[in-house]
Amino acid sequence: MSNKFIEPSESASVTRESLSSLRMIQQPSVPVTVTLYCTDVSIYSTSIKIALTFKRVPFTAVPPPDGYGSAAYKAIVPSGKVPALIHNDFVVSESAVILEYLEENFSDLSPPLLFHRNSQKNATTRYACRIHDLYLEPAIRSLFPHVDLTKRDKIFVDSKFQIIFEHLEELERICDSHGPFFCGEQMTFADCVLPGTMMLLDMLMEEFNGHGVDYFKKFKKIGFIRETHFNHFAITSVLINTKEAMQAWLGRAKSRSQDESMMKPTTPRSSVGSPRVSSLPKLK
Ligand SMILES: N[C@@H](CCC(=O)N[C@@H](CS)C(=O)NCC(=O)O)C(=O)O
Repeated sequence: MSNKFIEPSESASVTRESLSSLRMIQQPSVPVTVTLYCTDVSIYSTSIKIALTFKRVPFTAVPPPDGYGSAAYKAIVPSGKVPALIHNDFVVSESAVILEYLEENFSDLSPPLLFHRNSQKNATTRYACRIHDLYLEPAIRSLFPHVDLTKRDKIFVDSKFQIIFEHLEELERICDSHGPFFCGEQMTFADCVLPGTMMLLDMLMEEFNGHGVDYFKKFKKIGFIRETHFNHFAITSVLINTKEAMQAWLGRAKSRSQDESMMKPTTPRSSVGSPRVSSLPKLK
């Protein structure tokens, strides 16, 4: 397996050292023209940060004023969602659109993230991103309310994990057998979009089942590709921030549920029911 475009970090995991390499990249020697509205726990923001870091585009990462969805933020980014990219006063929303915009505007310093001359690989890359955006991430997101032990519905959680594993099976089927990246020799959009979500999935599996996903047993090809990801400077340097923020969010969600369960009389499990989608917590 050739790691042509990988700049190995000192350790094969997400480390403090890799974070400092991100700080270096974020201190630009040319004027910054790119602003990324984002939050550290937003998986979609993570994918854009990976692409910007890979492309060595200097950018300023800022949280949305008053949080996403706020009137103040909607005055700048009408969709109210993160991530949003501002480039020379032009606002770009939706992570898939931002990735394509970056590809079209910032490909001079880095290899492209799409394989322009191989339409089958381009189609596989786009298909992997669609699986992620339409099915995998929403299924994972639906588990958030169940981190709270007082709201956990085991039947709901198990059914979602089944759906998640079906989508991982499809990703395993389509990814390149030789790697080192999802679609072969070259890093693509899929390698920007999947690492954050897979890390989050691992953390939730750990939370719900006491262990992460055993990729080498169930999804071997993805397991090898994840090793590439964990050795890639652009990916690890971003993931370390996301991981810290997610650990803090998980800790807060759990301690809230511990507080609530200490204050309330014990509720019989069967009467808890499945939380409605509208009760999804905002990951801020
Ligand atoms: N399809 C969007 C999804 C982004 C998204 O769901 N962002 C969440 C945070 S992770 C958000 O901004 N939610 C605010 C809202 O829905 O009002 C994308 O790919 O950028």
